[in-house]
Amino acid sequence: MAFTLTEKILRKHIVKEACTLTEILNDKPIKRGDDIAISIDQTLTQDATGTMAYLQFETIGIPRVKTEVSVSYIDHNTLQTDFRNMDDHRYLQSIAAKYGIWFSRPGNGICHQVHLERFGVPGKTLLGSDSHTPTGGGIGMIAIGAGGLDVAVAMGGGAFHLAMPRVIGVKLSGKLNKGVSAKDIILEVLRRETVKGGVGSVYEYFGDGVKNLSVPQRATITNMGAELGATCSIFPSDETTKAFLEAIGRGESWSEQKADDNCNYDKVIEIDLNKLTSLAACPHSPDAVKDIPSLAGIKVNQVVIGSCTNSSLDDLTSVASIVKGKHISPDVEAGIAPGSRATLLMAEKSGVLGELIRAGFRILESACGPCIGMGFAPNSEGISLRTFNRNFKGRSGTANAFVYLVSPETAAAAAITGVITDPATLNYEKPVSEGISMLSGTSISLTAKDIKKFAKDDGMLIAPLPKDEAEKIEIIRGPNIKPCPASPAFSTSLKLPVLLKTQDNVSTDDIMPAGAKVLPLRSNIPEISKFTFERLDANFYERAMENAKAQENNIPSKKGCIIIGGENYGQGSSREHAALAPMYLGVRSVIVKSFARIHKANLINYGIIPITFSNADDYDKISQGDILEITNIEEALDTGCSFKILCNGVEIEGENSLDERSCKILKDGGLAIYTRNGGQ
Ligand code: MIC
Ligand code: SF4
Repeated sequence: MAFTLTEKILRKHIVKEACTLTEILNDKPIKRGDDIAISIDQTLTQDATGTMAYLQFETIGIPRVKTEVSVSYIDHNTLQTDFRNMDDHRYLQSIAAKYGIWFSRPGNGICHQVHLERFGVPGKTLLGSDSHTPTGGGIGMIAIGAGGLDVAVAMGGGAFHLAMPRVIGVKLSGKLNKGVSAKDIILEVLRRETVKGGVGSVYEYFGDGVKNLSVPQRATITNMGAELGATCSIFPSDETTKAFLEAIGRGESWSEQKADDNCNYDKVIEIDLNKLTSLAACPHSPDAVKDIPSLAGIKVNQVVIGSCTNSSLDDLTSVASIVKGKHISPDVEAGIAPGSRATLLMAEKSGVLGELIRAGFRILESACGPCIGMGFAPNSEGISLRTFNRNFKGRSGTANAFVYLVSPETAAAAAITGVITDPATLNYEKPVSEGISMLSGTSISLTAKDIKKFAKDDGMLIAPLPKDEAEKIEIIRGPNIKPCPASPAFSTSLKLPVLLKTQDNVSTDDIMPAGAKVLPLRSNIPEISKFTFERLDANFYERAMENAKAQENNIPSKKGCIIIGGENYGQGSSREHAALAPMYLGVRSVIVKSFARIHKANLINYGIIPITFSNADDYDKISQGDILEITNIEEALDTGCSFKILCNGVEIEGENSLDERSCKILKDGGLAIYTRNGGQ
């Protein structure tokens, strides 16, 4: 039987006890959509989702993580305007010391980039409490983003459950032209597939064009595959991967990982790299993709290079080669955030950093920063070109800004010309890319020996403590750390008002915004819940409170309400706060046309019933303020039958797309209780 690389890695990790599919035992392909359970080799958390994940991990009561490698990164909440963020950092550091977890200190870089450079191993599984965890697919890992509670369970040795994905083959041929980069490849995939096209799928890259892409370029593509709604994306691990790992001093981690010849993809997309041109995702969606020539001449106010998508040495080098000897336009503010401290050190050593400083870039910290609205917000109605992965309205911190997602080359071209410009039209020397290593194209020659030296600089990483020392560690809990509220008890039926009706493609940024004001509250659900749905409806919190009062009950989660949504509800970030805060405000069910994968899992994990309309037209029959009755919840969860929903005397059918385990989790009142009860 010939298998795709995705199937090969998944099959090696199937946990047979938790998954009794006969297809696995009989060496047959697993049916797409079937529930599978896989073992997790590595986990990663970041600080904005990590506090909740570790508060949950503590309640599971396991003395030490059971994974091969678990890493806790500090990269999101690094704008420390008061005690709160550093309180969280200290909590996370003490948790790492106590439970056998690596700790990446603030300043060491963005979790995905550091993980790729320092810990990623081809053929392994990685689960991360961040939606861009699939970056690891750039070196041939099955790397999946999930909610913090799922990651906590995996750290405790539990399996990760997912629907067996469809495997979409992306066949690359040829070589990128000058001015065109890996970012344009993923933008092209987004243009064709859209932000909801990848739900339930893995994108597996293959073909002759693969060898012409360096590992950081591959990682840009797998990173932004998250915007397709995909489970993850993956490249083979080949000679290029080997050279990358050797260059950073981890050659021993390499193994070849490839699909079997003649394997079958569920669908194949072909991209001829020779024909690709520069692209941009226009405001306000990563799939609103247009050709750069069609946008050329638009005046630009701001340019930012960085984020986990485009902040490697390759990216910084491409920018330096365009701005070398020139200066940023007086009308443009430009910033650059190297993805990791190692990248920053190499940029310094190679001379790339000097070129950027001389050109007028503001050098930002190696962290998420502007990508998550932590500083560097654009001017009002400003046009900002960013090499990031998301441009949802308001995410930059400026509600009426216009954010375009572009490649580092396109960003650099705009930085010096002041307008959107096709980099291919500029006179610059394209960095020489042999497609083998992160050194490619450095303007000042850098030897592999230097790179090994830098990559081995683990000064900002703290290794796990031996068991006997770890046991003595006291957890530091500052006043910003509040316990995670409990999920509501299971109800056999619900009769509740619709407190909000939303449109298509609501993101978790819409449900629970991030940014400098809200992010410090990630460890405090009662406080952060005040911002729930703020971007869609400034009065939602007040209405939820009034609703609770009107129901003669001032404990919000005792009674509750229902949310109605359109297609792809909950796209974007993995933040479980987008489930936790609504839960805290009494949301008991969300009924939509379709869900994004991670958010649906988060709703289940916190005991909120996710239902999809059997007939999407029924969406129009419900208005905000209607009282809905879901009459047969217990029967639906026990038998798998559809949900019966009554609205204004009309019966509406709700599709029951929940697997057996999810039904059990909902009946137990959430994943934490289910796990404590011994559920797998
Ligand atoms: C994001 O890019 O939206 C984030 C911030 O990294 C999130 C995680 C979070 O909300 O903390 C993600 O992508 O999962
Ligand atoms: Fe950080 Fe932005 Fe990447 Fe999220 S997408 S991990 S906020 S850099």
